[in-house]
Amino acid sequence: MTSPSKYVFTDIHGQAKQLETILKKINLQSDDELIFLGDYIDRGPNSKEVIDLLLEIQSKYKSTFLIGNHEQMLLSYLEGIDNPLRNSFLKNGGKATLDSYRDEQNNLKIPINHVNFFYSLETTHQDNDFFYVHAGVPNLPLYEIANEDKYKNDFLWIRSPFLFSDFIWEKKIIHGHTPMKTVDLQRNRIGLDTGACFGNVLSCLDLTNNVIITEENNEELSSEMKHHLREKNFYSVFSVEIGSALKEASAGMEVGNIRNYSAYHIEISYNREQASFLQENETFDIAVLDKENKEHCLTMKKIKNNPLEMKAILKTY
Ligand SMILES: [Mn+2]
Repeated sequence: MTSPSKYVFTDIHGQAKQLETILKKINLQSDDELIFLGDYIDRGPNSKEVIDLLLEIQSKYKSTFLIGNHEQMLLSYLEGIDNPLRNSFLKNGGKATLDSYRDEQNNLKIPINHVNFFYSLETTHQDNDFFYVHAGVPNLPLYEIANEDKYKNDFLWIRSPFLFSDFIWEKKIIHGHTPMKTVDLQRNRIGLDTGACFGNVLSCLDLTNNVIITEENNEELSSEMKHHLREKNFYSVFSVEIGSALKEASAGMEVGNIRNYSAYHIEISYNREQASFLQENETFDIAVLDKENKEHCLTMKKIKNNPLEMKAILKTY
């Protein structure tokens, strides 16, 4: 028995054939898991067929379906609300979606299970290692934003501020929305949209076996990329080695663990890659998060590996 695989897909955009080809290639087992990051519809020719395939997957496998900006536009359109989203639906490939739902008499017929599917989509998802979202996230720690509706616009639409951000979130972000030539594996995020609806390939990330699967080929990640994918960005100060200096500096401050931050007001994390090379007095970045005042969130502050200096900085929060 092999262990179950976890597959991530995004931005299928009506390309049912590409999705079908990849699904055939990966030969799903009953305990495999699939995560879809939204934009199932629009632009490509077979949106309805894509949703049929996803519903079939949903009935057979452990699966998560996130909402993309195109599903959001479709829902606005269907609800008939006169807002900018509704108006942009048809301009952004929505006509192809509606056409895929027309019968021979040209009547628009969207099955109720499809409508329910669109309404059931989740906004974000996370597991132990990764945070999944359609477009991206703002420069704020995930524990503050994950379930906050006010960031939905960013989750579904964000581009450059996120794509060029050097913010290090608690988990790597896996996202779609902005097409790239190849899967975009960065230190803090993985962009999986490879522009299937623009004549390029659809990419599926097999997180269990570290393989990028397209309808054309399977490409195992290089060992460097695998390391990149798995490296943990954040460690609480108490869990790791750097820092006797930091530990000493924060003594009595009850620095918490980032995943378990119940009672306290300040949290310090740092990047392990930097920490393992750190010399005494060397400058490095830490994230200082003030939990009592959620608006006041400082990130990636320059700090010297020196207890006195650390203490002075920490005291100001
Ligand atoms: Mn999108």
